Amino acid sequence: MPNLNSNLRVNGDRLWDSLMEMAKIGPGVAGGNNRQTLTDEDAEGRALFQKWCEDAGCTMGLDQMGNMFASWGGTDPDALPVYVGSHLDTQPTGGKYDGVLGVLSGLEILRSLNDLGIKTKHPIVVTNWTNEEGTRFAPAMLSSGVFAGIHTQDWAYEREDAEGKTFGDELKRIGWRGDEEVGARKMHAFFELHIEQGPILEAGEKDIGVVTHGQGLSWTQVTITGKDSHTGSTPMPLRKNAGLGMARVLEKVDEIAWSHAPHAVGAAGHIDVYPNSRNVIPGQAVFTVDFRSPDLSVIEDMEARLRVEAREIADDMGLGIEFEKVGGFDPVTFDEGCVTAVRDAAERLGYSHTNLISGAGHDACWINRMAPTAMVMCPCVDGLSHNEAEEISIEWATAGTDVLLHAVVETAQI
Ligand code: HGY
Ligand code: MN
Ligand code: MN
Ligand code: MN
Repeated sequence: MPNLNSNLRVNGDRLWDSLMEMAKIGPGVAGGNNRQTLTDEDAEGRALFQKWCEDAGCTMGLDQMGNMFASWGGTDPDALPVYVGSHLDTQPTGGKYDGVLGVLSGLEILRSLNDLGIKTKHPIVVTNWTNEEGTRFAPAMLSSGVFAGIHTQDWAYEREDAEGKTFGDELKRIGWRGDEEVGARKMHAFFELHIEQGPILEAGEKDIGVVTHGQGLSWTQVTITGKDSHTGSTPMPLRKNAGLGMARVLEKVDEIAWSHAPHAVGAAGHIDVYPNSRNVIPGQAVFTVDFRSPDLSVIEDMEARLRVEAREIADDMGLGIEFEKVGGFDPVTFDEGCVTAVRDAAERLGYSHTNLISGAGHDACWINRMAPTAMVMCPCVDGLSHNEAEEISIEWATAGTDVLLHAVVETAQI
């Protein structure tokens, strides 16, 4: 394979500059980012990404979920493109690299191929998937999910944020709703570079994670109903404390996850109590239980135990309880051929590497149903993510992007 040798590398400084430039849009309060999906900040980040892609000779496609597709080159116009990308939206207290590295590394590949005058047989398309985080509009990976036929577009458009605004209205308001039919595009393959968001690579002093699988995810929204009343004058035996009920259920969630240690995890990151007033016993508690495991039967067991044992807690306390499945996907096995292209790339480039199961969900988990897919991971400091202190090194970002370049070019063929 001409040119696919260890000299083929990206420009890490240019990649880093772009990451820092994008990080200026939607800054957080502690050095990270708050560029939530379909906000004005998201729109600003999209516009910058589009400008950079056009400067690199791409034409931008936009579908009805706001997914962005920057198309580049291809000596054989009939060859299906190789897609590469991730997401530009962030958590409210997100880092500068979660998702963004996956989009801007795709752009850096094109910039490097332009510098080297290399054209691939298959076109390459760099993608920004709308609303991967699922914080403002649940569930996560919403638009790659519509693209993969998991959700209908109408259902996705009706998703509401905490202020009652809908996904569809907000997409139109920021001016990023395209005309392209969602999911009509056909792919030769899809690759996504992402920070690990966990401690394994850094602890193992590995440059690259060769992601063979992604663990499955289950989101169950639980609503516990009691009776709001005065925290002072209501005698203890008469209280219907939904907040206390939630606390006992959250303890149970932790116990259920530990019962499947070490590979299962469980917690609730979204928690609301009503009326949330200092001197009112909560009459209602609403929270989302997030269970994950590489083993589907373990996820199903955790979901089933939650519904039985949380109901027992509520019954004992005279509280009402309702459950609603609001998100999830089965464990994912990525494509053998694409995974091998990633591993061979790391070998060829002399980067240390290890097989990895992704702890977080990614757009690649859905796109894996549409085309041969694989992920590349790089370490992050202390494995920390979904925290403004998320940090990586330019070396890690560059190594991950070098590997992505080789895997994409090998698949797109020179
Ligand atoms: O929830 C997830 O795993 C992803 O970061 N949205
Ligand atoms: Mn992400
Ligand atoms: Mn994330
Ligand atoms: Mn993700």
